[in-house]
Formats: sequence, structure tokens, C-alpha cells
Amino acid sequence: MARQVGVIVNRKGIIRHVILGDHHGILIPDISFYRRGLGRLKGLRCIHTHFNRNEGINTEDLSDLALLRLDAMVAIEVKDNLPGQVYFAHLLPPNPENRHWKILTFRHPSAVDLPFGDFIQELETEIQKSQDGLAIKETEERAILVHASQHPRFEAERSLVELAELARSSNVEVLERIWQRVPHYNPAHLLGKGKLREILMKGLYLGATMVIFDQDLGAVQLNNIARMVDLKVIDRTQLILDIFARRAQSKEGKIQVELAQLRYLLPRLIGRGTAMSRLMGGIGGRGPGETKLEEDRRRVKQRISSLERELKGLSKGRRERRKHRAKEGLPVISIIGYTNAGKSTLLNRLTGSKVFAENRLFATLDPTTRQLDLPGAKKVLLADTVGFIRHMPKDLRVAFKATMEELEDAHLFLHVVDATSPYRKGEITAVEQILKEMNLLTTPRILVYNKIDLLAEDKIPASNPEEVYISAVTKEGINRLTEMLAERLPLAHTL
Ligand SMILES: Nc1nc2c(ncn2[C@@H]2O[C@H](COP(=O)(O)OP(=O)(O)OP(=O)(O)O)[C@@H](O)[C@H]2O)c(=O)[nH]1
Ligand SMILES: [Mg+2]
Repeated sequence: MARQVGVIVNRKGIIRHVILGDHHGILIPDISFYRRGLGRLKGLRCIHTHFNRNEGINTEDLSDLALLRLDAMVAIEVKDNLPGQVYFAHLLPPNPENRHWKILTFRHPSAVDLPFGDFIQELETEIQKSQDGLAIKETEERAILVHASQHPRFEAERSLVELAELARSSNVEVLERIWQRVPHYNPAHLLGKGKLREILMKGLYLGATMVIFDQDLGAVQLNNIARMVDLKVIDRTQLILDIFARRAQSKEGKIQVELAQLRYLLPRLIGRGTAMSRLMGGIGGRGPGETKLEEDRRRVKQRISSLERELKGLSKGRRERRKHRAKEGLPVISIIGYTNAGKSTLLNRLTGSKVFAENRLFATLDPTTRQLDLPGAKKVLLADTVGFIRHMPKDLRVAFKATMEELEDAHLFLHVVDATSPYRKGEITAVEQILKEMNLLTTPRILVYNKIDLLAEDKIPASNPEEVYISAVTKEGINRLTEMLAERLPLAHTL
């Protein structure tokens, strides 16, 4: 056929995949779902033919070996339809020379005198031994973060800092942040393949368990990158979805998060499916993977509609609660702002409640409303809300629509800003942008600069009537804030 052929073999010697390539190379199928523990090799080796006499094993083979953590990559030379030299490449445990792999050569397949089972066991033990020193716990995720854009440095950095905060809020340890300047995105891999390989290799050697991309990955990109490397690959949206999934407590919150996750997943299942069918196509039409995927897609769609129905039922209750509240005639003040600005802490400070507040992004997903007594025996309702963030994932915004719509009831917004954030300007703009999209810019609002206890005295700017400087922790400025509320509310309420 004048085409390369290859097989993927497991440790038992069972052939898991047969690959038919072209004259120049083979494409390794998606083996990302074969997972093994940390510090272990893949348990699969790739053996393939090649025609180029002088080449031996090429760089593509070696990077596949390293990125996929294969047991071995073996190339058998073919000439005049007969097998010739065998090149046997395997990874090395960390060593002083910093060599990643070793290549053995044999003059003919029959001359390979390597007891593979024992050999690979020993190698794996060596590799694991070297990682014991790092005291790695199997449950902990460690990630490298990758930001690819042509934004100026300041913006790229801000974005990476925030991504690291998101990772921390999801209990992921960040090993390294990588900023890659790209003139335009590669539709197949986001970055150029060579650069991407370099980054992924770095991740592996640092002992990462996952790569997190700051840019959202399309179905094809996600699929391609996940196939290239034996690491989990996720993007910013998935990370935020994960935090939401961990934090949601109420029934409604949980449904909303699951809906967002499924909506995110659905198009990506299709992406995986197309890649699968393309590969399977070569060796006999539709593989089992494709049928399974169609089934998965159907099940996901069913689950989405059932969740949507359930949510509708719940939002009816919410509407009634809203109506009831309106009838009571109490003005509503909503505390809004960028995530982690101190909204819940402020609610607690003003009303003496004990709502969960913590130094992590999206601590609040199930917002609370409390009654607040203002000077002059005025009663109001004070509502905490879910924090905002730049580039809020679309699926989440759709899913949390009902919760967000409660903001329409507010007579006044307290826009809480973390005064200590070096990026506070951008954070204010991000919040205002969301208000604008929701047609809520006309609702009166007070800008509340919080956490001033952490600021040096002279950094606190002179106040203007729309702004107030407070510390929800030390109570500084809180009296001024309640005065402002009492002054502003009668006006606001008649609006
Ligand atoms: N030093 C200081 N820390 C504060 C102040 N207000 C809030 N914090 C801290 O900031 C962190 C975030 O506070 P939260 O009240 O959870 O913030 P949030 O805006 O509700 O955050 P999300 O619900 O995650 O959007 C917590 O660790 C608080 O203790 C303040 O005035 N001074
Ligand atoms: Mg909160």
C-alpha cells in the first residue's frame, strides 16, 4: 500500500487500535480516556512502520511519546516490503543530564531481545520513585495556566491573575502561568502546534495534572489538544462552571449550574464525535464510539429539557415570592459587584446576619435577602447577589437568568468595589457593562469602595456624593453608608 501502519498495544499484548496512515505518517487516535495514576505511564505502546531510511524515529514520534506518556514508541523500517531496523524509544526517569528519552536500535524485529513486561515495570517504578519526593497527593489537581492573545501585557497579566484566583477557588494548585502572544488563533489548536507542544511538555515535567486555557476552546480545539497530551485540558468557562457546581446549595442553584454544564457540553460532544468518526472511518465505518456518542447526546438533550421544566416550576414560586414582596411595599436594595468585593460581608455587617463569606471567587451562589432597619424607623429589604466577572460564560448567564432578573425589583443598588484591587477600574466597568445589558443602568446606585482598612490613609480619594468609602470588617464608613441609604431611599422608592 505504500502507507504506514501502526498498532496501539496494551501491557497484556492486546491490540487496542489499528492505524492506517499515509506514506509519511500516522495519526494516533484519541487515547485520552485511558487513564492511569499519577507518575505512571500510559500502559500503551505504539508500534508503527516507516519508509524513510535515514530518519529513524522522528521528532513527532518523540513528542507523542512524551506528551501521551506512552510506554514506548517503536518504529520499524520497511524496505522492499521487508522489515529492517527497529527503533525503540522510551521515556527516562528524571536524570542529571535532563534527557527525556532514550532510543535503542535493533537490526531486525527478530533481534529485539527486550523482556518488555519486566522492562516497563522497572521503568515505571523508577519514575514513580523520583516523584515520591514531591509528596504528591493523588486527589490534588495541579495546573499550568495558559493565556494566548495579542492583548497588551497589562491585560494579559490581569487575566492570568484572575484565572489563578479562579483556580484557587476550585482548589487547584497553580504551578506556572504562561503567556503566549499570538497574532491570531489557530482554529485547530488555538496555538501553533510546535509552541503548544513545548508548553504541554513543560506542564508534564512540572508534574501538572491539568492545563487550563484562559481562552475558551471550541469543540475542535478542545478535542485536538486533549488528544495531544496525557493531561486534563479545560478552559476558563469549565473552571467557572466547576466552581459554581461546588458552591451551589439550593435546589434551584444546583439545577441552574447543571443546565449550564450540559449546555456547555453538548456542542463539544458533537465535536468529539466528528473527530472520532473521521478516525474510525479509515478502519471500517462507524466505530462503537460514534454510536455511544449519539446516545450520550440524546441523553444530554433529554436531561436539559427535564431540568428546564423543573426550573420553570421553581421560577413560578420565585415570581410569587417577588409579587408578595412587592405587595409588602418594602423598598429593595440589592448589593451587587464584582466577585469577592465583599458583598456578603457587607450584608452581614449591616444586618447582623451570618451569610457565608470567604476569600474565594463566587462564594455566594444562593443569595440571601434580609430585612434592614434604617435610621428613622425605615424598613428595607437588603439582598445579596451572585458576583459578576468579566466574560461571564454565556451558558451560565442563560441558566442564572431567573436569579438575575430579581435585580429588576431593586430600588437601589449598592455597587461594592474592592478598593484594594489593582484592577478595580476594569471591574467597575465590567459590572456596569452587565447592568447595561440588562437595561438596569437607570436604577440609582451608590458606589461603595470596600476594604479601605487595607489601604494606606492617603490613598483614599475625596468622596463625591455618589460614592462612599467603607470597611465591612472594621465598620469604618458604615454609618455614613446607612445615612446615605436613608437619604436616598424615599427618593428612589417613588421612582
Ligand atoms: N480586610 C477586609 N476584608 C474584607 C472586607 N470586606 C470583605 N472582606 C473579605 O473579602 C473576602 C470576600 O468577601 P465576601 O463577602 O465573601 O465577598 P463577596 O463579594 O460576597 O464575594 P462572592 O460572593 O464570592 O462574589 C472575604 O475574605 C472577606 O473577609 C473589608 O472591608 N476589609
Ligand atoms: Mg458573596
